[in-house]
Amino acid sequence: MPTPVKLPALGENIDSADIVNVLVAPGETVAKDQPLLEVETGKASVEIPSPADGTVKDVLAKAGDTVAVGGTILTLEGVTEPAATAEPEVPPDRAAAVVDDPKEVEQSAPAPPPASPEAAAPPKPATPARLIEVPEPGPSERKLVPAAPTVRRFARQVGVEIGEVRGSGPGGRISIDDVKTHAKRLLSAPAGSREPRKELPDFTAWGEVELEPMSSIRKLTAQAMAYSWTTVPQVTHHDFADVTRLEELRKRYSPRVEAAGGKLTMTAVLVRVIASALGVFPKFNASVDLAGQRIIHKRYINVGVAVDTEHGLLVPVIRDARAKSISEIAAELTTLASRARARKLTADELQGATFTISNLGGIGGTGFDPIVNWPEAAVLGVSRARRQPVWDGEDFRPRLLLPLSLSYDHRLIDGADAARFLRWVCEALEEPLLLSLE
Ligand code: CAO
Repeated sequence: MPTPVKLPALGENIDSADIVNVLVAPGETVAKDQPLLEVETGKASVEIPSPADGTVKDVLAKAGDTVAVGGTILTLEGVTEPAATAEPEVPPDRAAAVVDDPKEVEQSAPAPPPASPEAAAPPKPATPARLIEVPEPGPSERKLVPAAPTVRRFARQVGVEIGEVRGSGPGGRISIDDVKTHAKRLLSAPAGSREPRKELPDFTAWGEVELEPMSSIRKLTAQAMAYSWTTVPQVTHHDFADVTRLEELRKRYSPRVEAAGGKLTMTAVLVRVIASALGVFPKFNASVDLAGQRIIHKRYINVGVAVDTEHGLLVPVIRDARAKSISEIAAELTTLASRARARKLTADELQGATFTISNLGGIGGTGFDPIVNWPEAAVLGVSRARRQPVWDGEDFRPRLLLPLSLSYDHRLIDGADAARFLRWVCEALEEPLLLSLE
């Protein structure tokens, strides 16, 4: 009487699996634990081992089928072990399912009925052995891909999505060498320029299109932004600074600063205030070195300022900003911004920032979340100051409020640090005397 081999429970909330590969054929002798099939669930790729020694009689499942947990996948003949009548257990070295709740697995993988003295013993806890984490496959890995389980396992180990590898074998079969070649190509490509996971649609299907090559600034910006976005877990904290009084002072002292060769704008004031804040909160002037498991504190304060040019975004750097007066910073910023727009900045003038300010207030907007300029720890976004009614305890008064948004590297900086940092900046803008007390 052939023994049915059933699809075992594969983890929490998994009630079926797709058959990717059938690894045995009728008439084949198999040993206990030998892989019979490779299946995929929404979470991972799993090999189903044979529950006993025997000979394959019928294979009921074929590649592409979806089989319910508990459904018969094949039958074995010549089985002596009673355990084979139950669902095979997925051993730790083959299980690839990511299981979060051990209790769930115990419930979903009941022990076989006791039929021998050993089996009558309390069921051994199968769950800890299944807690093996592997990266979840991306959508492309879920399609049928011609690759042996060993090749798939190797791809998972090196973090390559098997569905993205081009196979050089017959019928596009993927070898370990193909996976290595793919991995090398990914590593040698600059961050942000890696192949997109999804292909763009053919936009001409809906109308005329025009192709424009990316400029070098656009390419660098794309790479830097993609790298930061995918590397830095970032959060943005928002606040308002009441700059009513500061604006009056700015207007009053503008002619004096203009005589010194600069333009006294909000950005110039902010560079000076931020430089002081970085002195008070040194974490915001640091960088995370994950490889070395350490934090790098910089003993210099250089503030980068995002400048909008017709060629794209450039970020020249005001060095040692804490040691400079607002007039000096205003003059330097005026020169750097015009050099940026004329594409005359040197590489040196674009390097070494420890923090960046991006002021879009001259253009408009109520708020935005800037992206941290890696490897810096934080960036300040500035939007357009607006006069708004503010309750002063007795009445609503018209006040000029400047919206500020601080994005920060959450690996290094906590939310409370960010709230304190930005409050300090707001108070310094509201009460400039604070700067001289610092
Ligand atoms: N709220 C209200 N008004 C503001 C303001 C703000 N936050 N920021 C600037 N302004 C005003 C200025 O006071 C000035 O007004 P006046 O001419 O009446 O004095 C006007 O807007 C233009 O300012 P500016 O741009 O000449 O000077 P700035 O020092 O404030 O800004 C710079 C300099 C280089 C930051 C700016 O020109 C710029 O390029 N901003 C864009 C930055 C950017 O693209 N960021 C996005 C990066 S991510 O893609």
